Amino acid sequence: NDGGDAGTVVVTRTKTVTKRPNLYRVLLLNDDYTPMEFVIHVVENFFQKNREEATRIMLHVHHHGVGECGIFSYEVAETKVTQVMDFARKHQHPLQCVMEKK
Ligand code: NFA
Repeated sequence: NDGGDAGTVVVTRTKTVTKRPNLYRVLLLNDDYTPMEFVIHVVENFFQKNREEATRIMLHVHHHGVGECGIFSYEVAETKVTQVMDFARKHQHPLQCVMEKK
């Protein structure tokens, strides 16, 4: 060998490192005053559910006290919560929307 790289073979092994994103459930909480139709509207418009799915989610919250509207990254979940809470307040309904780490 002459001290150069003649005859040298470099083998690079690439191992993929995957990082699961931290996910958060966005939940609606039941109350005695928010109209069912308003909750369906919220689920349809902020969580992109069709009327049938939105109705199913609203009734789940109504009967069980809490229900999931979707699972998102921290930033998106926080935005959903803020949007729903602002919309409920604007319409003077006590509807509560929260996020929890999955
Ligand atoms: N419980 C409310 C009612 O009977 C409806 C509701 C459902 C409110 C889901 C909040 C969340 N009008």
